[in-house]
Amino acid sequence: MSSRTITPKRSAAALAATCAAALLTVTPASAAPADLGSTINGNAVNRHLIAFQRIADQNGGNRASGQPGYEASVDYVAGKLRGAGFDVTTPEFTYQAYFLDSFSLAVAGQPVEGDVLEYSPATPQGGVTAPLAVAPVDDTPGCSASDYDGQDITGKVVLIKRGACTFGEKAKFAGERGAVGTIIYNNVDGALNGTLGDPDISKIPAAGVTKQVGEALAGQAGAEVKLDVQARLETVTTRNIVAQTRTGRTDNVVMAGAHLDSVPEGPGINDNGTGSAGLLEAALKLGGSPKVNNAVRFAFWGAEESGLVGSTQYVQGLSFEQQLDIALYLNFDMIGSPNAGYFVYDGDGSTGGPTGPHGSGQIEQDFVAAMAKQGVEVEGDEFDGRSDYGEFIAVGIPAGGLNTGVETLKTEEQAAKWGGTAGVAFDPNYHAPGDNLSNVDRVALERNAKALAAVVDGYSKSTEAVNGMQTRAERAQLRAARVSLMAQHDAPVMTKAGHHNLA
Ligand code: DTR
Ligand code: ZN
Ligand code: ZN
Repeated sequence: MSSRTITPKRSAAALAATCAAALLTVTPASAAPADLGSTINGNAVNRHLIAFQRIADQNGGNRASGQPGYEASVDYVAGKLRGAGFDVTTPEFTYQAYFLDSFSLAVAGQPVEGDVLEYSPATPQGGVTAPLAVAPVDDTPGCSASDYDGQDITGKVVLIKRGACTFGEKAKFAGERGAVGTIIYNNVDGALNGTLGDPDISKIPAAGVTKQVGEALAGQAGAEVKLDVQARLETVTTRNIVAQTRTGRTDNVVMAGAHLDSVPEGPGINDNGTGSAGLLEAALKLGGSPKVNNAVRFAFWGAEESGLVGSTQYVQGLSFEQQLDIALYLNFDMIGSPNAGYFVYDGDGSTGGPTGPHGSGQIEQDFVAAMAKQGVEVEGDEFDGRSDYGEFIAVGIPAGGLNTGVETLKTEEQAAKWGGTAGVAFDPNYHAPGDNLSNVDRVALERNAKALAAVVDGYSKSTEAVNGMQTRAERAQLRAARVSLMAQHDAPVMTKAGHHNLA
């Protein structure tokens, strides 16, 4: 997205208002209420982060769904929302989670560095031991069972290069031809870190290794492989939090969400204590019974880190009419990255990614404006499907939101614009134990939390620019404008005799 820094300019009206306020000793009763964004204080947001860090510290170092740290986070957030007078529910849901107990890989008696692919079936205790076979390396390596025509991979562990189809498909086709395991190697630098995508796709265990390791193994066909995966699938029961104002129309609801769970590896303070804390503080400042035209529904999602489970089940559990009652959805996932960037979801597809549902471009503009008001130039971030807006846009609900960057490295240009360090990830502690209270950019957090609150506030008053839904006041204003336009221009004016005065 091409955007530029917009220096906040003070309008003549704003200056006049300031001068008038300086002369007055009391605020006139007709003064507009302060916008929600300006009521957000960074220290209040940070206090929620401190709570999340303490909760993690007291519960095994994480706040992952299904773990006690998540339940304690739910109690904290839901308790605050109830205290502020919201209508709060904590709907439960279940899903199948993959737990790895141990993993090891060795070739020709030498340990090999690698990782299990998520949802890999377990091996028998003690692992599988079998000779290494190498799948042909072409444009679609291991992407069909016929790749193994003329090669007997029965009872072997097959080495396959990444690319052209999913890891799940590669493992499935090798299994169909009788392989007892597979090792998939990267086609770019770095760890493979993959998933089979589905617990049922592959019958054989699957490991991932780097490109370098894979290329070395490709010369070792016939060597003895020992692959040991001890893992299990377990049904996890967890919950979302859904809190709605008791005021405003319920057929044009403004919805805003953040995932409350962390990964099991750490306390999840940036990911996503920050989004949760910003959203919670905005809700508390708004209150459960504000003067709004549209109801506001805040969601704190569970099991985002297990595949966007809480938000997906929530949306899928609504009827078409209930989905229609949601005017738009705003998402906040990682809004205090320690080497922060400033990203707004690209609703109009101008960065080359997918276009969001109709109205998403307007949401993008509203966030751009809310950040520009604070002197911050943003970049568009394409809807890559990696956070909880995914199911909302899948059913056509316009969406938007903010984030401060994930594992991508900050460029020189971005460092020049935003500060921070070029060549370093926006969040170097992403999904790691170091994602703690010491590794948050609190300036970025406060700015994002203010923009979050300002945009929620604006839509609670009107979503007309997004979806055309008018409030009573807007309809009255439009009618009045039409009447005065008719009077001013050459509209047919009735004569006393009941005939209009036009030829
Ligand atoms: N869903 C995040 C990581 C993530 C990946 N892409 C984006 C884009 C915008 C926000 C977040 C993300 C996680 O929870 O791990
Ligand atoms: Zn995450
Ligand atoms: Zn996240």
